[in-house]
Amino acid sequence: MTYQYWNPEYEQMPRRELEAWQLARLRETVARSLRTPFYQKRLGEAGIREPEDLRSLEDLRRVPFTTKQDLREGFPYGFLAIPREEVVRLHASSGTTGIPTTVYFSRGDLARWSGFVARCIYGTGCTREDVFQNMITYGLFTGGLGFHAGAEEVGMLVIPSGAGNTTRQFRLMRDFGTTVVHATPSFLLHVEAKMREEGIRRDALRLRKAFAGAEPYSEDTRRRIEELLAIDVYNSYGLSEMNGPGVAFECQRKNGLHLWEDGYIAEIIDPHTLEPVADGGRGELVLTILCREAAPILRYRTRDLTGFYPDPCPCGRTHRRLYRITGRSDDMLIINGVNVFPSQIEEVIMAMKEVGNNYLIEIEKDGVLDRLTVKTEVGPATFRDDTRPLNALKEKIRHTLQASITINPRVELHESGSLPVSEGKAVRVVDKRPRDV
Ligand code: DLL
Repeated sequence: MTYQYWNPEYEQMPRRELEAWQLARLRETVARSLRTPFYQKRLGEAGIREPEDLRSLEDLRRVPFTTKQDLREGFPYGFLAIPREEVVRLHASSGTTGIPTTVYFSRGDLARWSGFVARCIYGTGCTREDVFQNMITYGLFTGGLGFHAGAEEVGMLVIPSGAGNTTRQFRLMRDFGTTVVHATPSFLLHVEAKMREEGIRRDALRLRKAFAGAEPYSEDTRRRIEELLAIDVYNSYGLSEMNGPGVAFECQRKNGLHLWEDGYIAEIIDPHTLEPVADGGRGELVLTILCREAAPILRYRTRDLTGFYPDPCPCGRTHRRLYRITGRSDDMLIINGVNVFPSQIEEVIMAMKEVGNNYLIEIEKDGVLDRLTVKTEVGPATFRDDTRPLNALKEKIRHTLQASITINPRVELHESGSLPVSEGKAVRVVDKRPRDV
């Protein structure tokens, strides 16, 4: 396999040089942070009054963590480190719950960000020959404009289709010969189901790749999308607090997400003790952004659970690879005292060929106990007059789930297309239990 590098000098930078680069950028970032009232106070309390107080990368551990709550308290301009007039763009987190968190970009920040996204896209083998359809939400969400700018930088022809409206998406794909798409994995599954429904033949399209991210999904889901659409699917990780997409991305090996360490310093901590996890261990990812001057954020607790592959990637990049995100330190469900990650449930059901693309996890009270219901879609082949295959499938799902999560769930099977679909991030968990106040 021959590999493409967008910034070979940086992507293959020897580790020692990379670490020296990080320390220099970290000091610049700390210098800028000290201009914000928030960090002036926080860093001051930790005895950091000037950038030289950080003598090595290890000294970063003296810096207190920053949380989503901190960012909210600083809303709207509390984290600005440059004059307001030099800020040219803002983005906000998708905000499915609570107040959104906002981040700011200078002109230089936007250029650096699109450079990282271009690096991700080019590293999957895309070139200016490609036609790129960006089937993700534009607007405050970083996925739309973030990928748009990166793809233009690579020189691809960009179709800013946005999310939703599958019929129009198919028309655009056919009219312009789209070769690469970007979407959430749940929207890709929805697109595939619609294609079948509308009788669109796969060979009428020139599609060969998809970038999928912005929500967790399993390796089985990736494989399923790849097989159904006969394309390569690349995992894409990012979060608005750290610019958005372009933080970590899979290369052509499709085996772990290279985290761009010339733009970010990553740590893995135990979310309970907040201590660093030993090399190779899993825990919560903490990120410091080195490539943004307008709104620096130090040691941000992402809440995303992952870890680093112990070995370097054969692709030649020196930047370490993250494991697929398995969940968040704060989305864990506790059902009758048992801890369950939604991704565990997805893993079980998506591995079953008979199960359709959409599913929903519901938790409610049944008397004093919690009751878990897993609703999945099944294809028309299983939905016939004879209910025996349906009952057998239901029992198989129930049994396999129980073996995996140790809870006995109720299983409901629904006809394909009958569970609600969302065009953006899928809402997979509905927790109907009354909250303690
Ligand atoms: O979702 C940025 C993005 C856009 C990433 C497009 C990739 C593609 P937020 O809305 O701030 O930003 O949500 C960030 O989404 O902390 C993770 O919990 C989750 N997430 C993002 N990508 C992945 C992924 C964008 N590949 C939050 N796998 C993050 C698992 C992901 N979770």
